[in-house]
Amino acid sequence: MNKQLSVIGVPMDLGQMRRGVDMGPSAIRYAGMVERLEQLSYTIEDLGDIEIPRPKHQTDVKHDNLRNLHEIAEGTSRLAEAVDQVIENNRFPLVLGGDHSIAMGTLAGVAKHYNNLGVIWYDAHGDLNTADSSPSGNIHGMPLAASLGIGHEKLTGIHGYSPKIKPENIVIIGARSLDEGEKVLIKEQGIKVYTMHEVDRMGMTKVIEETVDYLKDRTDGVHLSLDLDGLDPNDAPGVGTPVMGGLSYRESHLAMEMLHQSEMITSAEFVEVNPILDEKNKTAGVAVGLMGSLFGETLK
Ligand code: EXY
Ligand code: MN
Ligand code: MN
Ligand code: MN
Repeated sequence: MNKQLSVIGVPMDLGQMRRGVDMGPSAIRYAGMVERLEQLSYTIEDLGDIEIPRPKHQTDVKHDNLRNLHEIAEGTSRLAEAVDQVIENNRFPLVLGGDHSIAMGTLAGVAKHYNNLGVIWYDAHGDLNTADSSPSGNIHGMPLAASLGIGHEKLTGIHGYSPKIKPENIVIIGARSLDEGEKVLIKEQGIKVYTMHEVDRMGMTKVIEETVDYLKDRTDGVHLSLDLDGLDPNDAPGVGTPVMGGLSYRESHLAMEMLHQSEMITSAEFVEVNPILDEKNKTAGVAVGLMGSLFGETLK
């Protein structure tokens, strides 16, 4: 793994309606991220937080079922620039959310450096909605679709190109809440999904072995987009859209350890940590622990 990490915080809360997720980057830093990774002999540069525009008005925010469209497009474009620059400098981008809408910016900055970027989407949700299929108008439910080039052009066109990724290079792990339109898109596009059903039947070991096998020949880099709501709410309570029956703390550590061993991950983001909904910064602590495993912590 690239031992030079650049951390970028993204205090974004405009992709959903629960306040507090903009404090996710601070909560994660406060949970000891830098110290934890420095112990693994990484060199860490913290680039601070991306500036997120505040919505100009509270009443007219839902443009065609795309709440805060302009502000999110602007904030994620800034993020894309920053991430692009980090990779230009041959460093590993580690992005801290913020709600999951930020993945549009992260992927926009990363994907232009690869011909076939793989994406592991660790999440209770598919995040494959568009304005037409979304039940909420919340853009944090849309970043994977937008990155595939599906949806409003302000979102698909971030950083001046589209699409960022190909459907056959995506693996979703932990899904247990998919809207009808998302299920159709998964079938149409042939996206690989390990729902909780498959995780329960196969076990996490097999899921990650298959994921690594599937991605290793077809991709030239792999981005991990880890939504803390992929974990069970008992283990990660500080998230805005919790769904029961999720991936356990132990399964998640195993997954991160195996991904470390695969030497496949070239960028990562940890999103949806909401300290206001959390229990004594537990979820931020879990995020930092998972980073530890992803970056090579072992007991031996
Ligand atoms: N599918 C629902 C929607 O689009 O509104 C819920 C999306 C939640 C997205 C979270 C961040 O992963
Ligand atoms: Mn407006
Ligand atoms: Mn998500
Ligand atoms: Mn989610």
